[in-house]
Amino acid sequence: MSRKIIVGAAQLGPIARSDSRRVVVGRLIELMREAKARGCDLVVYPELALTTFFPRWYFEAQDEVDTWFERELPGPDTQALFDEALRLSIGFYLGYAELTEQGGRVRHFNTSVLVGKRGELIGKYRKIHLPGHTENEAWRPFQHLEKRYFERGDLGFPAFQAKFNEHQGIFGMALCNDRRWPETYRVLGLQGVEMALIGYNTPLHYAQVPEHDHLQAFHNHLSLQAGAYQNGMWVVGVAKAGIEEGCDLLGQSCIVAPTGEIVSMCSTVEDELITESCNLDRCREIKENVFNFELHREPDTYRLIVETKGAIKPL
Ligand code: CDT
Repeated sequence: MSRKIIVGAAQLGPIARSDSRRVVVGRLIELMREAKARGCDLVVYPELALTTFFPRWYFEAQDEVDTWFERELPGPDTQALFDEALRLSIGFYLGYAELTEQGGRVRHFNTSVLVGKRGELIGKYRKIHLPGHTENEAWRPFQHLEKRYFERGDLGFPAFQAKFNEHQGIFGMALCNDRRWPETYRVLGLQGVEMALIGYNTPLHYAQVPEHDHLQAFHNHLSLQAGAYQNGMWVVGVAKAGIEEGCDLLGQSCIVAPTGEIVSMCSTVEDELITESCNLDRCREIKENVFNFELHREPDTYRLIVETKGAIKPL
């Protein structure tokens, strides 16, 4: 049996602070058209794909912060993307900053949506692992204020059954820093997810531990490949890349097979589309063998070890 879905990873090059949503949406549409021409059923964009990575700046006024957020999706500036996806009959994953009101309270999330080929919202995810810091730290060459501007996501890591062609599959989403955490993939894997979609914005410079700067590309692929293999799922990791407002962002967007192998990777730090025909049935090579959870996982034992604080003997 073969359940193939052709996926496009639509890496973006830098977005300038002054670029309007309309300009960016034009770039997204161009990549979407290329994806369709290359046979894609689904196209995956990066995290915060509509603007520059604004958490690199400290803004005093909340009004100014809020200008980076979408109050509705689709909205006046993003409707064209949804219209084009419907016209082309192609699904997409998009990361964006979400401003919403719940119970009279304004809330801010780092969010992604999965949209079906008929324009329907299949699912939403709100980023759980928010990296960086809360206060302005002037010693840094640039800020990483995700902890200030966003609340922790409140939707968990949901799994969605979806059909982007004649085949049905189970899809999950995550955003950037989530991809470094094994829990992200395991929570998705335990729900049977067959393909995880993950957008990212990763500076090459890590201010607290600059001696790790040269490891950014390695750690990116290490995390994506381990997550894919240990949970028997396809993983699509998509960057916003290149030198954005003086900040060097990692590229190397890639598509990883359930075996952990990278089967396609971007070779530029610009707008670039890579595509792959992903057979969701290949997940079974792993899920029914080395990582057959039902047969080999030992959750009761893990629980016992955590409860008894393991085998470490007190001094
Ligand atoms: N966007 C995002 O989550 N970036 C982080 C940078 C960590 S450094 C504060 C990442 O994990 O790639």
